[in-house]
Amino acid sequence: MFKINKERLLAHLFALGKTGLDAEGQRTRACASDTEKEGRDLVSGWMREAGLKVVVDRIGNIHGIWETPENQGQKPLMLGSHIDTVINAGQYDGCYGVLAALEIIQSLREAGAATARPLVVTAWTNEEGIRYSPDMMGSLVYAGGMKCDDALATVGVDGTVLGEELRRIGYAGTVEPGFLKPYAFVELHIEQGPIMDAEGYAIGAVEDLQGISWQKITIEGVQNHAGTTPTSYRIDAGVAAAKVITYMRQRCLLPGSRTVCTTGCIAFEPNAINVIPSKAVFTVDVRNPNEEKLREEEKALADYLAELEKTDKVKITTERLSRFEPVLFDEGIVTLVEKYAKKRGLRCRRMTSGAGQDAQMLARICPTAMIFVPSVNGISHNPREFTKEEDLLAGAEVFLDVVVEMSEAK
Ligand code: HGY
Ligand code: MN
Ligand code: MN
Repeated sequence: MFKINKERLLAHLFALGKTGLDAEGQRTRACASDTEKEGRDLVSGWMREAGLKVVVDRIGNIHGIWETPENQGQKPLMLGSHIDTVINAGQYDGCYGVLAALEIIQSLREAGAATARPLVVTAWTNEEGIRYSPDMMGSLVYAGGMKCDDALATVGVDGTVLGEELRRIGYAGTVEPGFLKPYAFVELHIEQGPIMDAEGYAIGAVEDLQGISWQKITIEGVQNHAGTTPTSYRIDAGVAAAKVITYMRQRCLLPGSRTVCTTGCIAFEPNAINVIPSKAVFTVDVRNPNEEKLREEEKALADYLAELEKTDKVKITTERLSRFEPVLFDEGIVTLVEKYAKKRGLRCRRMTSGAGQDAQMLARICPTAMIFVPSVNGISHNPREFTKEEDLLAGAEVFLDVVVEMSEAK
């Protein structure tokens, strides 16, 4: 019976959580930033300490590989998640999955286990997509969904170029993404939503993941005086943006709707208190587990924008930032998760991932599934993100059981 070193896993998790803190103590490790480099250096150092071969590929994915002379050449079981974060983030999102995977491989290696196939833990580049779009970029390139050179040429919201930033922080690898053909991929992750905590489930067997549509919308109006311009004369980009955001919220509140919509970024020009905005630039993140419905939402938004151009006399342009269809995970692995949760006496339910995940990209090239653990009060993408230690460890142990079976560890 294999075991993980619980103290080491928690120590790694909380140590990684201390990296990437800015002057205000906010945790932000944006892709290829100096703070993310801190995290990358720490995790790749731990991979080396664990005796893994560390390979960084051209898009900066960090792979910790454990293979033996007996299983060399077999398709590897790949595990992992991401260590980049959003702004002012929690310490569990992504990091927990990478470090639990590392802990499992390290413990199996230390126990002298023999596995039928190599084991790999990967920290995928740019899962969050807050600096460079699209999100889940490193795993998308790895799965062949985006050309590596196009990804490296991506210009960030701060005007930097991803490839140059990866070079600057020392993580521009030379190996072609996709160099390992996975036997399967399993990702352990916090739920980031309220369901498991509210309903008292310890394990989530994630069977699918909702579709995601990201757009940047630019609305141009006429800059004018805030005091002297009568309302009927105004061509107000700010009011038009507010109408779009409200319109999409109304659609999410329609009976039976499972759509969620978020405007996380917005900027006005010239952005002065007494000037009617000439321009509003904002993002719209729309998600739905059903592709048909997601397309309906995108069409409703496009139709509304066309209508607004007429009623508000503004000019509207849109830019596609990301678009991923819903994904079904591998039924065989999902049932394995349920089997081992039950064996350990843990309450388990099937889940849909509301968040985008690297697993949705790996599902394009191999059997893939995820394991969730509860997020207290469903808080995430927030420094108050929290998962109880017993839940962190229970999730890691079910993950260990699944890995032992899938790698035929003896
Ligand atoms: O946006 C997401 O769902 C993920 O956190 N990248
Ligand atoms: Mn994540
Ligand atoms: Mn996230």
